[in-house]
Amino acid sequence: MAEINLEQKFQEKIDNELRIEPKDWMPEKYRQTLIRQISQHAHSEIIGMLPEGNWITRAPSLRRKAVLLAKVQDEAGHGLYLYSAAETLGISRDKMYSQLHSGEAKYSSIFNYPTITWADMGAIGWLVDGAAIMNQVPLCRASYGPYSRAMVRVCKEESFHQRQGYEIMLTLSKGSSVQKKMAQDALNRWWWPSIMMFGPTDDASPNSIQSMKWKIKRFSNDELRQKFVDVTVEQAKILGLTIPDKDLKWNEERGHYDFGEINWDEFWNVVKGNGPCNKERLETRKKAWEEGEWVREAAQAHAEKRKAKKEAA
Ligand code: BYC
Repeated sequence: MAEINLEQKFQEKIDNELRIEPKDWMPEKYRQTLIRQISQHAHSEIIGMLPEGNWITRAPSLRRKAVLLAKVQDEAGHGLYLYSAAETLGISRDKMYSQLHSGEAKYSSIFNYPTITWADMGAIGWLVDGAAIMNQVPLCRASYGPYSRAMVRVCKEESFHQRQGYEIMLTLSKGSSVQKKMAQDALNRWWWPSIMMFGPTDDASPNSIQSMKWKIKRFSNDELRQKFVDVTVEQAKILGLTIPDKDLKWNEERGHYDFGEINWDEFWNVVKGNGPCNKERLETRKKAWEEGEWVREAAQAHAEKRKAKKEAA
């Protein structure tokens, strides 16, 4: 069948809300866009374990430690679902790892900021996971089957993560004046990076139009950012904390909050590898990869031995 016909049929399928599966014909650019987005998402989950992992040994109680540990383990699981989904598009896991380790592949800007106090665990859960949910719930309806199915599981766990963070913020903000100050300080430092997570504004987002046509993305970066701001401002009121934006104001006509100018120079600087923790994050990840070599080798040897045993039986 001529390529043009195949492409038409492919788009019709998408327009009719049918899922594309690994063995279906797909345009090469669709495949590449998915590999890019899914692998970056997987890398974000794995790198995203580092800022929180930093606090597991210092969690203020056994309960907090158990919950944080579970959350960080969930993130490893999310990375694995997503790497598996990307593999169905014909890229190997080793290739994805090498793209991450060489700095060729991106991961979310948000994980290049430091976690200075325990309140940062609250702010990350509340804001970062809150932003992740806003962005990821629509991905449960992404046109590529393995991705959309992986996202259903990811989102169920993300909602627990968001509540975990909000509960920490609630406890701190209703606590002593020092605790309240810590919560406000964490909000001050995480607010702007969190709203940057949604990516560049629509007019500066080169991939959005095509990704929306292919129903990989269902909402634009700015639409999701606005939804996040509208929901989160109300949550901050319950906490009694102040969003660090003097231009934040309810706009009756639009039915949304207006908010201040985002520092896009800061965003691009972080994306390009020059944020406060980019180098540290990548080095930690590479070290873990190198030190884990014997584990991978042992697992491989074990699998081969079992296979040989089965074949001999
Ligand atoms: N950081 O054309 P655009 C999580 C890049 S949550 C770094 O709008 P697209 C977690 C973008 O890749 C975080 N780079 O791109 C939460 C593109 O560059 P390339 C991960 C960014 O793909 C809690 C360029 O800027 N979530 O994992 O249409 C705990 C132009 O952008 C960022 C996901 O990955 C950024 N923030 O839209 C643990 C969700 N934003 O690739 C873990 C899935 C943009 O052309 N991904 N860039 O060189 C998406 O929904 C979309 O990929 C994005 C960007 C909305 C992020």
